[in-house]
Amino acid sequence: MEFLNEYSKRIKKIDNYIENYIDSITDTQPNLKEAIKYSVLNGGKRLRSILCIEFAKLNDVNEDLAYAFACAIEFIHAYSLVHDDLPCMDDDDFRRGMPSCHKKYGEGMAVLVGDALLTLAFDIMSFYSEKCEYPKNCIKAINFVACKAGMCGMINGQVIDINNTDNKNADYDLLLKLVDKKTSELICASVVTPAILAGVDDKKIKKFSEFASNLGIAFQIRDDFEDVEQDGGDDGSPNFINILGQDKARKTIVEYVKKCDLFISEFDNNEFLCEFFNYLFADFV
Ligand code: GRG
Repeated sequence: MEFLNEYSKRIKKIDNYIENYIDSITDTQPNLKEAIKYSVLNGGKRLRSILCIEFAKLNDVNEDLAYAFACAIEFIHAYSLVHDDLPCMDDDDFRRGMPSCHKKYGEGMAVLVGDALLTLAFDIMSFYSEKCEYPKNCIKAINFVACKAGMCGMINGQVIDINNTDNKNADYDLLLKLVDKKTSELICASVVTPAILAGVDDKKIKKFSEFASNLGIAFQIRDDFEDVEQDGGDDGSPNFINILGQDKARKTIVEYVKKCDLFISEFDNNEFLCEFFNYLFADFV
């Protein structure tokens, strides 16, 4: 398999679904639509949507339904980045190598773009669920996404982050809790919602969740290294490098990627996912 070719095909297909859904909404201001597209479609690794699609394949979920949930999670991810870049949060002028949403369209518009993207996520999931054979599974999956994105999930993680900016006594346990919420919860939504849609039992859901949590940690350490490379990385928040140091952080990434590989190896047709992880963590393992 030519991995990069396959990867770009998958990104294109997800982006087509995203663009078609946004374009299907016509009764809206053109500049809002432009800013929404700018924030979702300009780059990004599509980690969460790809996980959702690949786990939907492993669980035999209907393709349109799988793409609806994958797009929804990508919308939630994009909204979180737009809001996180605002001056009242991380105050970042650039995102994905381009001016961040508020730099290009203004702060008011960036708040509204985030609001619209979060709403759009629930719009697309409920729209496709109406056509689904198993509506109870769909309602359960939508509720799962809401929990993972909301006040006990990703938002909770962002608040733990804000509460601990410049906390010199932050320790490893606090860091794990922060990452578990801020990063792993949305990854968990990507991995577990296909299993919920397929109606798998709670024991399996627990295993999928553990995998997501391990992947979240590995992915966050990777992101911490990227931040160090890009801008020195010390914004006052606890991270793996300022708590563990670079050497231990590298060892930790290897440890968690191994756990992820072991989980994936249990499935047939896992080739793309194995190569995707090799690609993401190539600098570390
Ligand atoms: C709701 C404001 C708000 C924030 C939620 C997502 C988030 C918390 C903050 C953004 C900053 C951050 C470092 C989050 C951790 C998750 C993470 C590594 C995000 C970057 O994800 P990638 O690398 O981004 O998948 P691309 O651009 O590839 O889609």
